[in-house]
Amino acid sequence: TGVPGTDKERTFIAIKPDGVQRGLIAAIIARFENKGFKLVALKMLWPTKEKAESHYADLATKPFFKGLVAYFSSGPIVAMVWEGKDAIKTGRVLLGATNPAAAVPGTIRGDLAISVGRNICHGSDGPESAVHEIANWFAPEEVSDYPRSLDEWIV
Ligand code: FUP
Repeated sequence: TGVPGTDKERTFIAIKPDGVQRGLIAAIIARFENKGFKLVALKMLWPTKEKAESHYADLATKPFFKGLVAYFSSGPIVAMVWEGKDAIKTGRVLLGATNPAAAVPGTIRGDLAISVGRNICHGSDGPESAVHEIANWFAPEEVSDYPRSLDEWIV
């Protein structure tokens, strides 16, 4: 369970502070739920600067890092783990391009956001970052491995 490349691949998805403030929690969750992915962890939390920095550790040298960390820790987020076949890659398809200006309509950012600095959501970009990010935000016991009777109708 949770192993990348299997039907139970897991990805970390977050609704950023602007998504929460704008009242988009239900809309974003619905996209993942309707697609067929399984929600295996969910919580609202207000990220500390330190946790935001460890989440974005691979971007520490970027000029926008400081602003990005300030934005991510500016209010509560909704942190989630979604599970399913190709959850990492397909999850990013649902989110749309990082820059909402390039995100096509039909995607979350393409439909609901304008600026790269306020792009309302986050999704792991690969198997290593998924593992790192899930561990950064969730204790193992906060992630539920449960059967869903409709799994055979989706995969
Ligand atoms: P993503 O994997 O889609 O989150 O994209 P990146 O890791 O490249 O960027 C992480 C976050 O940095 C983005 F969600 C938005 C922010 N960012 C900027 O604010 N400015 C930029 O020029 C690029 C990214």
